[in-house]
Amino acid sequence: MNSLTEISRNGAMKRNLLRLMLKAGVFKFGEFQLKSGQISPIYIDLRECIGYPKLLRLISEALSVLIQKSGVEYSGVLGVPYAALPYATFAAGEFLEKPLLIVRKEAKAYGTKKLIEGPYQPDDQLVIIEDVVTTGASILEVVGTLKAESLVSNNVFCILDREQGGAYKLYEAGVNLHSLLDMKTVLTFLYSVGAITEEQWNDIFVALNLNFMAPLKLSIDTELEDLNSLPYVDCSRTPLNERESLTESPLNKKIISLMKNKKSNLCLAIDYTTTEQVLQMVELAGPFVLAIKLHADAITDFNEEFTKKLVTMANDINFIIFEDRKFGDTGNTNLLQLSGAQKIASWADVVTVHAVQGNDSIGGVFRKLALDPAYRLSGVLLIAQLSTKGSLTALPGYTESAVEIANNNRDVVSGFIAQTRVSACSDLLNWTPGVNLDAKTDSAGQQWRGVDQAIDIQQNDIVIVGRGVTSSSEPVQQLKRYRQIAWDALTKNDTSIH
Ligand code: 5IU
Repeated sequence: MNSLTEISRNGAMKRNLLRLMLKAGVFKFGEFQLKSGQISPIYIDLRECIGYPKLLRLISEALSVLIQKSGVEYSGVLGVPYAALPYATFAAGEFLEKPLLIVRKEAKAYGTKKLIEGPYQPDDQLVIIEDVVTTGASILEVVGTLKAESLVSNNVFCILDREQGGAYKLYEAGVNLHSLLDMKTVLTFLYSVGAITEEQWNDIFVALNLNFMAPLKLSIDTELEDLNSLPYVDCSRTPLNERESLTESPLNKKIISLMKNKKSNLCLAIDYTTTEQVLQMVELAGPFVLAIKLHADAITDFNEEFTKKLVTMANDINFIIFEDRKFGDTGNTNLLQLSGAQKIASWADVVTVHAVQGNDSIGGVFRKLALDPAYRLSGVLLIAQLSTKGSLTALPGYTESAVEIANNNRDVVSGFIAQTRVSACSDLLNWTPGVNLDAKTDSAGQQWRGVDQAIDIQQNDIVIVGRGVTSSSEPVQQLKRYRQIAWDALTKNDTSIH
């Protein structure tokens, strides 16, 4: 498979990495003199990555996935000093659970005088982790040192192959190079997001002496198609009890306590258009769900009596009232809308808010109302990723910026609406729509996946299910089924629950 086919196949993970790298300042643009004497318009400085914990973790995980997928047999992971050591350490200890070995640049002048640190026996097979491979010369040096100790290492896994002949040199020496990224992947990404122009593309190919190819733009649609296969930002879910005590948001304390009491991480999306239909479904669903999600402006006979009944039921049966209004205006307009005709802030516990309006608007008005006991509203969920095809939330940096806003406003932001876990902070909750156990799509662009994908793989916490329940002829049976499957998936390794 060539690297570009791979971009579109396995692309979401790589693009996620590349986006974070772009944000971390890995790609520097200007005039840089290369070893060859040529001037390059780009300098790729992977060392910037270790300053960003999420990026460091993601790269280590991606390397681990690459190692696992390769099918190579090995008994230990060898990191090449210094730049690759953080990744090798993380990959070996956290994801692969294999011993870590380090090869010294010079033997110690005292003590053991060993060149290789870590446990090994003659004939052991090792995988080598390196950050960047340029000509392959330094890897061959390492392989030679290992050979002298009778260690076998025919496979090198690197973050970036600079495509300067390294892969071929290694191949000649019987060593396979597996790279997470190569120059064509990096440049295609940079060109697609507008970080480099066509002229820069051409200059870079000439300066680096790369095999020329025409600039290729990836479409955002391709990216969204791959959103569901985005891997894990954070693999280990913190036990619920710990999350409950960690969170600064009073709403999250209530949500987590409710989750534990009701053994439910299920939110029912009731998209009915009359108050009577909605209340009937709420009565059926109340005992099984953590939250009821509404679109109040889709209810044709919406009135105050309806919200009074809803609040009484929420207090009696214990569930969260979630109004999915997706506020996205100036702070002042948000305030007017929250307390306007529908008096949303007085009956909803939580509302959705678009991150697009920025930090101050979200931290200002929403905090003011959420912390005021005169209103029922006590938190917001930021839209970090929309599930619709072509959504602009997939643009570089959007989701990361939403996460930043949440980090700055932890007392009022309860978490996110997203497809995959977007923050490693365990006090923030990830709610995810687009879950259905029996269907994959509707006729209007919705993309559904199962609970195992949403909770196990994409590491969400709360599943939002709509028509999987509301269009069923046996909604109670479906509620029980979804609740059980989602709760089992969330808590299967949670020692604070079992
Ligand atoms: N919803 C989505 N996708 C999104 C967001 C919200 O489906 O990205 I943000 C809403 C729409 C509907 C519910 O109210 O979640 C899902 O219901 P269904 O399971 O019936 O598609």
